[in-house]
Amino acid sequence: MPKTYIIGDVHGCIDELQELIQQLAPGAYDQLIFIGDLIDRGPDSSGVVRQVVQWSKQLNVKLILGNHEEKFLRYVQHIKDGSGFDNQMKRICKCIDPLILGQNWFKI
Ligand SMILES: [Mn+2]
Repeated sequence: MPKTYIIGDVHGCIDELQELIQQLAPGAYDQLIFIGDLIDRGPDSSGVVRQVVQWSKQLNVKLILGNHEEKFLRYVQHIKDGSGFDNQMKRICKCIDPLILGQNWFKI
């Protein structure tokens, strides 16, 4: 009978994840469901993502976005559309006249 394994909060812990999957030894009809937070905090987020992508080619893998993946995707979108904090600050700095700053603003 096929089994369903539900795994959450891997948080970049590649060694522990590989050990877990090795112990579970899922078969072709089993299902691995990752319920979010593959990334952040631990030592190797990109390694975890690469490993899960690799498993998804051989095994029945389903992925649910966690808040850490959502945060990362928001960051990527900010970089793409130039709406990130750094880009906003650059635009503000470009449009503020340094002379106005000198005359009308004061430091606190
Ligand atoms: Mn988490």
